[in-house]
Amino acid sequence: MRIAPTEVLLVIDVQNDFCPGGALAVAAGDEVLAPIHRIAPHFEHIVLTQDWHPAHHISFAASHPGKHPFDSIDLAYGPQTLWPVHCVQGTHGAEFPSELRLPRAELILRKGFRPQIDSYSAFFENDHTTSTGLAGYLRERGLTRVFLAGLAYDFCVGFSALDARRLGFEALILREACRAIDLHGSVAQIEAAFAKAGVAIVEGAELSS
Ligand code: VGL
Ligand code: ZN
Repeated sequence: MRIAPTEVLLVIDVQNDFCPGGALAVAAGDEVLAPIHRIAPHFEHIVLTQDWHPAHHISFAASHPGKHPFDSIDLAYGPQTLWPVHCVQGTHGAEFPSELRLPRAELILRKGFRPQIDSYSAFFENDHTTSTGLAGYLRERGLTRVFLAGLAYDFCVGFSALDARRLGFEALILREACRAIDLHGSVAQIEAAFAKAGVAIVEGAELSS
């Protein structure tokens, strides 16, 4: 696969808290590192996202007395899964793993910093209205084709890919460079949405050829 200057590798939320031992560990989350490092040299442009919550974020079960991680609640903007406290601003869990080596990354986009709104997508917060500014950044730079990798496949990677399509970007998921949470059928749900939205899934073998 040939990578053009209009293409960008978007590495979603590869952070200590989503890796084994972290507060919201994704099974084998650290296994995305090797494929990401193998793929990255093919890209001229790399952007990282960082889940970046204040201490008492609305997405934390601990912010809702009587609620537990992985419960769902209804907020003003719709249903919200409650998570263990994770990726708190300035903590070790919010940092990128020390093994992650992407020194050429051109932008680190932080999201989820508004106390009252979660943000799975790199483009819009969970109200599907509040913009992170990423679409404007990509457009101003002429980046039209977004390849996605990282954590978690069925949440932040998936919602970012769907929003990319909604905004008119091409969106391709590097499946081998993602790992899923898989909560209540979330993988099947997001894949059905990918098919409808025209999100492409690229398997490892295709990328290395
Ligand atoms: C994520 C749940 C909560 C993710 C972030 O990066 O997929 N999932 N915050
Ligand atoms: Zn989060």
